Amino acid sequence: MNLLSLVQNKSILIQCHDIPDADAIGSAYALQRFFMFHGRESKIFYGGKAKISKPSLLMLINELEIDIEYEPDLPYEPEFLLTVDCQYGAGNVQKFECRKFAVIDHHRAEIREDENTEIRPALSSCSTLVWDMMRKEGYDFDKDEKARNVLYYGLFTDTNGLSELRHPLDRDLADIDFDKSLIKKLKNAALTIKELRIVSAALDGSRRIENKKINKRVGLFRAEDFCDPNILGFTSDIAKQVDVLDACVVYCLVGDSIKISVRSSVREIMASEFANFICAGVGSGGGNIEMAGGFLKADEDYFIQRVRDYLENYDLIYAGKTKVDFTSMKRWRKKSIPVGFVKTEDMFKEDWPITVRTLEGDIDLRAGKDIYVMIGIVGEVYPIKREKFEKNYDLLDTPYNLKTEYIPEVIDKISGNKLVLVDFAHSCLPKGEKIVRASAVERPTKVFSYWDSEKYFSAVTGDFLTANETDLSDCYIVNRQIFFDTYEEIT
Ligand SMILES: [Mn+2]
Repeated sequence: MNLLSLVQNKSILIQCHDIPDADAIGSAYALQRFFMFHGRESKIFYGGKAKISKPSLLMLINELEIDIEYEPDLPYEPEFLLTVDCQYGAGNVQKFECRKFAVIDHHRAEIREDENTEIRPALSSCSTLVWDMMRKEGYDFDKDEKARNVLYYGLFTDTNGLSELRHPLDRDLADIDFDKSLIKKLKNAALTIKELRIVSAALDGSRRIENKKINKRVGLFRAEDFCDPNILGFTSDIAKQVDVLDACVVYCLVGDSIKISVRSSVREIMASEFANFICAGVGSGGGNIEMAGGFLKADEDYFIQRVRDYLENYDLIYAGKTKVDFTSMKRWRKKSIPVGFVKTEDMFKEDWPITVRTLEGDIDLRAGKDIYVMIGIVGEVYPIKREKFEKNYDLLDTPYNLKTEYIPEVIDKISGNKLVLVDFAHSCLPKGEKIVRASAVERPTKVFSYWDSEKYFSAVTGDFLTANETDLSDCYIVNRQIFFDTYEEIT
């Protein structure tokens, strides 16, 4: 969708979903300011059964002087309707007949996508999407504190206080300047006595799903329908601390969908992966190792079955400890494919603190002549010591190219400036021959490698359990597609 082209519409009605949250209100308001900047008036409204009553939202509307109206009986048929944080005609938003509509949303697409829709489920908040779209149209956020505050707060509330950020763009938005005293004030008006009762009711009715074989227990807590994501997060933060639970999922129904908040207290369950598994194929989920969130379009039975499946259907391998018969697996040779690398000294001064932002998360480093950054064949990024690099790779003269959905950036931790990693990249080729033993796993498998005892590699059925032939206890998981791109069978 071309955001600027929406300005062509003579009248713009921006509609939030029913019972709007901070993300919907923030997205709508920032868009209104964008349209205003381009000389177009717009109006923000919502329908549904109830008016906004949450104290922090009323405070937000009041402090930023946001003009938003409750109009369940719109007296006219709109020329042009833009739904934000929801999709026209979906279950959580009142449908109004209109001549033309557009959609900006970050939930799973429920309608046909075309040039009038911008739907990106990988993002944690609609605010992130709006921020990215406005930024790409050259909108100067430095000059608009209100837009910054409102989008930051939208992201903040949709990610349980930034703890469930899923995408690098979410982390970019989380880094912007905002009014700290305003956000603090809003944060501390988040809970009413009534909502405290929602928390206690949710904690009251738990059920436990257990797998005795791997000795893991997950608690399930259902909060009342359309529960605020912050309340979900707050509830799961408490439930996580229960001694007999290894992880917990607090959830609520949102129309025909389910919102979840996941916490883990053991290394064998990564909250982000757990959330991702639950939502796979019917929504999107993610976060970090201990805290995650997600949204799925499914009923409660399906959701509970997914939790059960997650717990019951995986194998666990501890490198060097678990007995695996690698010698009976096929042998594979690593293909000679050029990859990219960056010398951090080309980008920053010695010992300069930097953050490399990747799809998989942030990597904090200190730049210097001994630290290189590798860019793998699908754009995956990881640091490497110069010594190890020189031992394992040969330099190439060919220029380096990378085309992926997200291009990794490097953030100067002192100034906040961002550089594009691939702008500094060169090509290289792995030296020598690497032979592995590998076979596709038949069940989801988690592998704790030699190199990281906190985080496991996670495989879905079909991914490859792989071990270096020179040291078969050095095993790890390779994604099925990447495996076939990278290895060839030795026959
Ligand atoms: Mn949202």
